[in-house]
Amino acid sequence: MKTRVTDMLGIEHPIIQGGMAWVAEYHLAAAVSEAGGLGIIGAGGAPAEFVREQIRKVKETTSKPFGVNLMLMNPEADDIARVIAEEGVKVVTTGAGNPGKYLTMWKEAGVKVIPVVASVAMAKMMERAGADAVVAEGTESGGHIGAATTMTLVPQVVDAVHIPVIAAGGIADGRGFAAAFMLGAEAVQMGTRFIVAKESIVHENYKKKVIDAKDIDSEVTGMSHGHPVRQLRNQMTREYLKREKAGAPFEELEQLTLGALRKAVVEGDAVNGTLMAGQIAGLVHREQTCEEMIREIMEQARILLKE
Ligand code: TUI
Repeated sequence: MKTRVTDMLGIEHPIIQGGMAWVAEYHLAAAVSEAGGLGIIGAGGAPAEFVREQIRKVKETTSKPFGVNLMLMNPEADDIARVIAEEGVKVVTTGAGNPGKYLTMWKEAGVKVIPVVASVAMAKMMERAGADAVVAEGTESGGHIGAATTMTLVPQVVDAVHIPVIAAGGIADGRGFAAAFMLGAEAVQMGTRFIVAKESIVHENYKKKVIDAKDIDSEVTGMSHGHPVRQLRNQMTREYLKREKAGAPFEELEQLTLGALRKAVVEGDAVNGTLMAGQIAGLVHREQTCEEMIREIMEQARILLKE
């Protein structure tokens, strides 16, 4: 399926992998790219030199295009932005902030820039700043989220900008893909389904939680201090929400989540760890290779879209 996004990125299928912190390392990114999508290395909160190593490893594993996601709250964001330009990365997606100050450097280095946005205003600002496309990410997504739903955000962003729009949030199969295209998207970004990919290094306990999750099993923590994060309900979210409701200060709540994503992804602590996942986890039923996932989604979407 050809769109402006597949042409721009040189990929076969308009499916981009989410830049999930800890989850999106080089094995997953290479597998998504090998399957014809765009694999992404998620910098998350990692140091710049770790990101450089990941970039080099993905290049050794696949010759297909891949990208890097820069999470803008990373204390080493400036250094990572430079590593991206230095290592000849072709595509960057960004999250959790405004990447404006890096755009000139990236454009000069020939990097395609695709900010993740959660509002029309941010999408227009990014287009004016020279972004090549935007990911319009709805509140159904896992991790750090905005307020608008995918269903409402995507068509409004499509109407507001001329650059291609990639839909994210709540998409995990061919129906979600086709629906996003009906709203005007020219590609989708998926995270939650790829957590349970065979090539994903995520701990089995975390994968099982995603596979067992039902429609209403996610919670949003941190709403009161302006950092809403969607994750699967567990002891940690119960404790967090209890304290948040009681008016606990940001520092105390932050202490509770410090290192909790690593604990879930690496150690498999599904009780006290942060199990970031989107609302569509309820639709994710089994571990499959990235190739199987992408083939299945594209087959279903082609029928629905009569392509
Ligand atoms: O970035 C994400 N999702 C993420 S980042 C992340 S790492 C993390 N870990 C613990 C706590 C917090 C974060 C986990 N998930 N998605 C992209 C996204 N960007 N969603 C929303 C936004 C966003 C929000 C506000 C983008 C721009 C923005 O505007 C900021 C500004 O400066 O105007």
